[in-house]
Amino acid sequence: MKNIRKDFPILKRKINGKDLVYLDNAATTQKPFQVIEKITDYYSNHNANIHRGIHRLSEEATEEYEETRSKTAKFLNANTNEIVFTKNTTESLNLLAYSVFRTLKKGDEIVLSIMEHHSNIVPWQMLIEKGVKLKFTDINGDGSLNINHLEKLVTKKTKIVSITQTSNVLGTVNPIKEITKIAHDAGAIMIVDGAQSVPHMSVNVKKLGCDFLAFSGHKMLGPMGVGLLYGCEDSLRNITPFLRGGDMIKEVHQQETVWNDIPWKFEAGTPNVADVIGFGAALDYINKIGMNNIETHEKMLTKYVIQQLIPIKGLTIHGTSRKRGSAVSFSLAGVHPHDVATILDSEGIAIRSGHLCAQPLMERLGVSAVSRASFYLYNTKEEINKLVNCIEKVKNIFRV
Ligand code: 7TS
Repeated sequence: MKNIRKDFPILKRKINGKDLVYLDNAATTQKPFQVIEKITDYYSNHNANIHRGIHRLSEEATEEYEETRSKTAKFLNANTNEIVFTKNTTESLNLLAYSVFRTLKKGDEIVLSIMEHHSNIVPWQMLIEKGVKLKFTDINGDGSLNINHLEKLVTKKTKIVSITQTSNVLGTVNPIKEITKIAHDAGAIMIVDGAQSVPHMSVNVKKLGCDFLAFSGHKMLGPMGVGLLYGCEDSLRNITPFLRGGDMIKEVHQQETVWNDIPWKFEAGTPNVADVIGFGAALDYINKIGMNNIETHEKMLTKYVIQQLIPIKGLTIHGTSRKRGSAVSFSLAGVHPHDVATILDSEGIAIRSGHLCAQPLMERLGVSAVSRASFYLYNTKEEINKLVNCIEKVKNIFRV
């Protein structure tokens, strides 16, 4: 992981006269110059609409756009036609919720978990108007998923199980392979929210066996505006498109349309070509470093930060599951999380505070908000030392 930081121009920034310590990677990650330059190069030298022109620029743009699809497929061990480009994880999950809206009926059930991000709850609530029931799997005391509870909730009525692989609050990594088996044994579709897992660990969709996996490019060094949806071929063929218009069709007549093949039947209109190509550069960067090295580095940082935080009096870590990622949420007794974040910001340290788009989980934990530090490949132990020193400063200011 040596020499990585020089690739990220923003890490040279000063905030309030202090070196930036960026610990909000679960919200979005910073971008290496390789990604930034790729986007500039696209607009400077190749910009054209894709899939339409016979001209050279259009061919170049199409080729690079489709190459990113192949790279993404390889990254996940999927087939190229199993990768759909969307705007973000939220849109990928909405695509699925809108697509099954027609087929689900009164009495059907969807099983989620209490640790889901709002984007894996709110789209499914749309189905309630059709008489579909949403059921939420509980967690254990350490923030791991209560698998016994999940097994009880999943029945023949369950049509969809949609669960996050890694919690953005608790850090918990869920046993997706096991959950997929439970879902499939009941005849349900298995959807995985991979927003917090794919950037941080090797994810092999064929090994997991899931039907769908959604994630966001901006959380893994790519630009904002690129979401991904993996769907296994049969599952993608079986669902109807969510957005309709140009490019997603084979034939259009006055009263009917024949959809394009997968995956293009889900990509209506002009897509975000430049940023998809930028995401391709992010994948190249990650592949060059090696996902195993990223995982090892994050494990080291996570172990270190937890060791440093545990002795702090009045500090509670939310999520102590053995299998966890690098997002670490905590409460400091007697101090509002927004005050923690504000004081840290005055020292140049960026963390997130609030409900972290997981209000049902906040209710379950009995808190209204938390503070969260989350890490990526460019973070260092020295940055963790600064975080811990500054938390001590917060305690002194509030005399807690
Ligand atoms: N699912 C999970 C588990 C997430 O953590 C997030 C974003 C999303 C879905 C939505 O991703 P988007 O790219 O569509 O916005 N999580 C966070 C977060 O924890 N702080 O800011 C965004």
